[in-house]
Amino acid sequence: MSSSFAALNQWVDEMAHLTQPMRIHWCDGSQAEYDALLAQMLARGELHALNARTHPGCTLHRSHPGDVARVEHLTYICTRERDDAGPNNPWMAPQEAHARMDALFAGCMQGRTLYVVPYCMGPIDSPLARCGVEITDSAYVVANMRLMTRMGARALARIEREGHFVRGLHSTGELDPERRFIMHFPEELSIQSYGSGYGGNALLGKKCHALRIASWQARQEGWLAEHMLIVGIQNPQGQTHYIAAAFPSACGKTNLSMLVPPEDMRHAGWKVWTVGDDICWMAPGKDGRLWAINPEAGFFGVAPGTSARTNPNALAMLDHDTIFTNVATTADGQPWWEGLNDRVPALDWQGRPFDPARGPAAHPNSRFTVSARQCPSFSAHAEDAQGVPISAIVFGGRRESLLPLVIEARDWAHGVMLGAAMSSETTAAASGAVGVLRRDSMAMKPFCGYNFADYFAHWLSFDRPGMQLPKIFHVNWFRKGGDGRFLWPGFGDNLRVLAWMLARCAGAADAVATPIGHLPRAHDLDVAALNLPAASLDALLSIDHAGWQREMQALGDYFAEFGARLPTRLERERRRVLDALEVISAQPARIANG
Ligand code: GTP
Ligand code: SPV
Ligand code: MN
Repeated sequence: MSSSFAALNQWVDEMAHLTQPMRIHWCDGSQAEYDALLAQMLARGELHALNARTHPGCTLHRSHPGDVARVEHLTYICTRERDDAGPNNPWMAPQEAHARMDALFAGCMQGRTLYVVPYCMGPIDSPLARCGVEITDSAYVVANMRLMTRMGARALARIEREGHFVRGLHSTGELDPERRFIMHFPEELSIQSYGSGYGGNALLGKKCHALRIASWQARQEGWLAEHMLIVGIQNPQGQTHYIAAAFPSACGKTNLSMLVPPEDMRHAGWKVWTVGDDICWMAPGKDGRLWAINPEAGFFGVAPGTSARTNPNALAMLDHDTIFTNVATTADGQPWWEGLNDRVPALDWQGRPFDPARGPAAHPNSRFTVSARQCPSFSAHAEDAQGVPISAIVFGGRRESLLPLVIEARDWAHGVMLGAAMSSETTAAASGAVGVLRRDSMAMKPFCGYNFADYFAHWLSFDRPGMQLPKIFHVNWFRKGGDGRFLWPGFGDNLRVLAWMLARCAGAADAVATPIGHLPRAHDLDVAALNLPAASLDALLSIDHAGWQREMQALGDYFAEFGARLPTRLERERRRVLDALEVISAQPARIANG
């Protein structure tokens, strides 16, 4: 097979000439093709079968132990002008990047199969969807792309019809961290990734295309490509409102998107519908609202911590037809990770007999890949071509102190400032130290394909006549008490905060105006059933003015990194908050927001 589209054939020929594969396989995306790929990988030992009785159709991949997460320091934005990539991205000149990548790719597929993977990000008939083609020498990548995207013949037909596509070239190479790069050429709409087989580094439709390249295109075309989940909240009156929420990697997007209401709210009639768990593309509709699609077709989720208590919807979809990566296994070949208490691990993620002295059994960034259709809470509107209308946008980080449970922005510009100010403790989703506080504007630090200053300006530009913009909020589920334990129960109970947000959108709930934004008081939230200590609620909902002054001053230093390119409007919003805090600090007592 090849394509009727000459430009595509020519590019595939060129890449084959460069990489010298043994054979070329054009993926049609069929079940038969998927089954054959899995069978080959099982035969070659690249996949391991799991217990076919408890987990039919499930397999386990153990990656190279040095290739278990995204590598941000090796992920470059290659624009002609360094400033177009911004201080938020590693940058390399396109010419230099191409020279390096050509050298790495030269002959790298000798003896291997080159797979041509046409894919569509978004419902295949959606005007918001965009297509790409990934060339890869990894069967594991092909199998994951089939679960994560609309892959194969229908995507190819759309590409042939439209006449353009994002070009992605990937090889696992030697899996040598010294010979590993993930390069993005937004001006050429192309991606080149060498030396890793891990998710975000290798499934090029995901972070590389749907965030880094798409964010660049979105700015030019007037839409937004964001690191956000999309969830539908159905209230007891039967109305469903959609929320898009940006949290950094491993900070709760999958969990929030599949939330199961706590018992009292379930009985009252609340329901939750999953549209997406990681990426959101939003564009203004004719009505001025933002309409959103999930460009993905599956979930590549964090396994550890997924349990019947925290995320029963996820657990229910993982007992068949799932690819697990770097989880542990039980003696009878079931997948296992920390948080599962109904069985015990026998082999760790590297396939060694489990020894707690060597650390956790499952890698902290072990993952599952599964089709979204297997999710019990998958929304009936998740594949609507026009998307779903967004009522509220939520930003949130992992912050053990200072940040209250929830803040409502006064208006769009204030909300953009709150998003730009986001910071979060790092997690195992990227290589490097865990638990270090870092700035992560809109959870897009690793994913924005251009200068954050221009990105903030793009966000601000939506505030214009004719728009019906969603309200913006900031949340923190991860506040800790003096004993080091989380103050907020999180997971299903997060619905209590979402319900308050939607009531605010409807003008049906109260809040207090503070220098940092509007905050609920304890009695504005439906938290009676939680029986939280009053001191915990007070800590979650009050403001440390001196701490916030320091936070806003540090934000000034961050904004200064962007120089004159930073929109003045954003700095004005920061000053406004700082001035209001200074007025209050000049007054005698700390005001508790009780
Ligand atoms: P990426 O796939 O890396 O983008 O991650 P994500 O944002 O989808 O994060 P995910 O939902 O997989 O959660 C990551 C970790 O955070 C898991 O260990 C969860 O158990 C934990 N977590 C999620 N939600 C909450 C919450 O509300 N409270 C607490 N304390 N932990 C949470
Ligand atoms: C993330 O790290 O934010 C993920 C996993 O969603 S990956 O696809 O590897 O980027
Ligand atoms: Mn993510």
